[in-house]
Amino acid sequence: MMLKLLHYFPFIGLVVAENGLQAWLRYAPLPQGHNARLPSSIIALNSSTNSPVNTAGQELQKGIQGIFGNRLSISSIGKAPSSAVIGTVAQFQEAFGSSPVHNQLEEDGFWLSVNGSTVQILGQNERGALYGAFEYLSMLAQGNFSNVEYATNPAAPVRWINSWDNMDGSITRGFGGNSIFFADGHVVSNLTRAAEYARLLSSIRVNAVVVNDVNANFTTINPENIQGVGRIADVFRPYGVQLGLSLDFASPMELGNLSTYDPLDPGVIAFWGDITQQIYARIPDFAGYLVKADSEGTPGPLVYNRTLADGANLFANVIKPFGGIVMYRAFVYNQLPDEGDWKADRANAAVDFFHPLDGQFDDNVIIQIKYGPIDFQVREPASPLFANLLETNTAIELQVAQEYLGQQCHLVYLPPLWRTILDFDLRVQNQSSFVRDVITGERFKRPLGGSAAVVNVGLNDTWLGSHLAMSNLYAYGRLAWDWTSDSEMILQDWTRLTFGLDKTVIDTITQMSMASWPAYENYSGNLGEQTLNDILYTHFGPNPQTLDNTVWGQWTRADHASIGMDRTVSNGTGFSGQYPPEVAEMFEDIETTPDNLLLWFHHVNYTQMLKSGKTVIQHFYDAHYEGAETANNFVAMWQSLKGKIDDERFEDVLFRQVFQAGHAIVWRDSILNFYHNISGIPDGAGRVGHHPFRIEAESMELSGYQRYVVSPFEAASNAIAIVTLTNSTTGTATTVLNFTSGVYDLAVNYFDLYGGNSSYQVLLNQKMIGQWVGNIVDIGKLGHTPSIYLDGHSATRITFPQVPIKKGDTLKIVGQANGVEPAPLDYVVLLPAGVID
Ligand code: GCW
Repeated sequence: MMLKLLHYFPFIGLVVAENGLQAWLRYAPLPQGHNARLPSSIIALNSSTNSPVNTAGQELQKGIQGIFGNRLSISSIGKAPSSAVIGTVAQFQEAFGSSPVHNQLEEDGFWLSVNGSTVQILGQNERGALYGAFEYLSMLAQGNFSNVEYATNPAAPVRWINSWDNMDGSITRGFGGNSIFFADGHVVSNLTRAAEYARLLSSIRVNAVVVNDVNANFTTINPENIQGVGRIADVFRPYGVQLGLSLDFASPMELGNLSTYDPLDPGVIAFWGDITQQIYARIPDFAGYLVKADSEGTPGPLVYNRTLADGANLFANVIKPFGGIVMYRAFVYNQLPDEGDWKADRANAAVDFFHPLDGQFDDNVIIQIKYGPIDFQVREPASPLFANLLETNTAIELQVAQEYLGQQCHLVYLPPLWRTILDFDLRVQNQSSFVRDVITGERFKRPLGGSAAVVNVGLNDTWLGSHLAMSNLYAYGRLAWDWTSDSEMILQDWTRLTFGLDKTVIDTITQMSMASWPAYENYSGNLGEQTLNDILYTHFGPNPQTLDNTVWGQWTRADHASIGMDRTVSNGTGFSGQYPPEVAEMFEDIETTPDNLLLWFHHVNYTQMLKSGKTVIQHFYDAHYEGAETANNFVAMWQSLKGKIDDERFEDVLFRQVFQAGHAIVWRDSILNFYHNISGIPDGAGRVGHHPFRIEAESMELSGYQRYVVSPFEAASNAIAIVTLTNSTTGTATTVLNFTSGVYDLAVNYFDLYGGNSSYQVLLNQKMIGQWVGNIVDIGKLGHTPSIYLDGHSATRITFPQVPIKKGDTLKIVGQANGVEPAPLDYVVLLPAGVID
């Protein structure tokens, strides 16, 4: 399915400001000098307004006009040698007597034939035809004018998106603004963005969106909101995108006034039958239900001692007559009170709960399984549940929302991470059993399967809050169609469509993106010890202590000498035994466990030697320095694209890369301070705890400022920051610089809290050389979950490049508090060329 780009031509840049709303469907004019042969008209074989084939005709017209400036006419009949004909195979046969398609097309599949100016795009259904039109446009927009003739079919029928949008308009783990669907308990009246979203999704062949959060609110299915979500389905329909809903298991009580929500109770069954009927009356092509039950406090069948299969089949039965399906989440686990219990392990939960029920789920139920056994961490092994449901449909749950992965404020291109799971061979019954073949239904010959991605688009013009994060959404769709697609080639298609054909732009974004997940892993959490975010608060910045001694079971079991979860059968939680024998054996043995999952499966001393020849602790030290350095290099890489990308998007991305560079150092230092402190083992390279270019704010001469002990200690350099004496006063911190005269990048680390916009000035010998306001979280410039404390989430760096300094100069920082923010400062650093610290 991957198409080679055969025709490149010099890029003569016309760089017009863009806000990102068009994402990869910009249809930007191609540079002069191409040799495109275009159809002279469009024949769309269905002209009824809401049909995807009609949409396809319009889209072709719009796209070709945008890219080439020609406006083609659209008709629904006729046959011209140099036209683009689009329709289903059946429509084509009806119109022209026979069809050129001899390949087997499956549901949503299409056949594309481009022969110079004669183009035929035929879908198995109308949705497939629309996919084909987008594919042809994608070729044209990338300057690919090859003749092609091929059929393509989806890897699996379920290619869904889960939106965690709440009825009040907020989005759970939303970092790109409020919901495009809901506000104040209702569906919004203006659904323009919802329609634009459906357009983007159909271009990447996503076929359904569950619009509300899995922590569902029963009001979503009250009569008014059923009409409301019906309007969403109406704007989705022309794009072939179906609507699905998450359900609150207790709705029979909350909405239906019943005294129970027992899944076997006749009244409860009747309630759900009635709701389902109401939904299908308004939305005849309704896709199905998504259910999070008995999970993190949500109600479910276990409350009534019924099985999870009883819960799933309740919905499966009532929705079956309408052709709908039930996505039942495997994210079911109990809180674990006692970390001291060496055998306790949240990772065991999914298999413990679901394996005994294999074969008991109805055929229209799909068990939706998060990629790893815990929760969207930077590195996890494939969930063993994929190897434990041989008679049950399964789907993988991915997260485009970067909840634990930098919240769209750090560049992290996710497909390489996803591929570690999808390309993992579980060796069920000692046979090749790649996760990707399990979820498509191929491996165990299941009728249904596929994937769902949690996507948190919001009202922000960039959709996800970040232009570069959109490659993850694009790639999700491409992979869900074909899990063997190459991550880098997908990225390059996206880059050409999003930023144009300049080779430097493509190469640079490729390099940055492909290096981004390894870098994030390096500076967040290594060797399978999870991301080390603050899991009790924002899930954004570092706070390794929060993983242990909590009921959430994301333990690392770090103590003074050792770290890691012993998940062996012989001595630990037994988790490794949930895999089929060949894989279980590999993870059971420390010698055959790959380094990158060592601490997931084994509890070892910090001095344990890795296969790489380093100790665990030295690996931590080196990896964190390496990761932070890579993230810092992204800034210069991005800057090299100035003038090659429109200023609006260039500046927006630059701002984020600068933030990431600073925050990567916060991550590096927090994690390393923590493990250095707990283990007492020095860094062999002498870096940790040694920062010769820094001046701690607390060691400066303070007036109107006081010392403040930061918690967690590792979030501040030297554990201490300074804050103004009151929340409305000014403070100054002064020092005489004892550095060799020269030119330095002058950076200041401060804390940007939610609820205040302190202002700062930097003066050199009384002359102001820089100023800023600590407002990036308050004005939503970065969409991550904010913090009201001085911690690893709020720790931020600002850099003033190329400042000439003379030995003996006086440096003064003036901070004016505002709101809850007492102008907090951590340190100043004067960086000679090439030094990152
Ligand atoms: O990762 C956790 C999130 C919750 C989420 C839950 C889930 C919607 O922190 O916000 O709830 O997973 O996937 O159900």
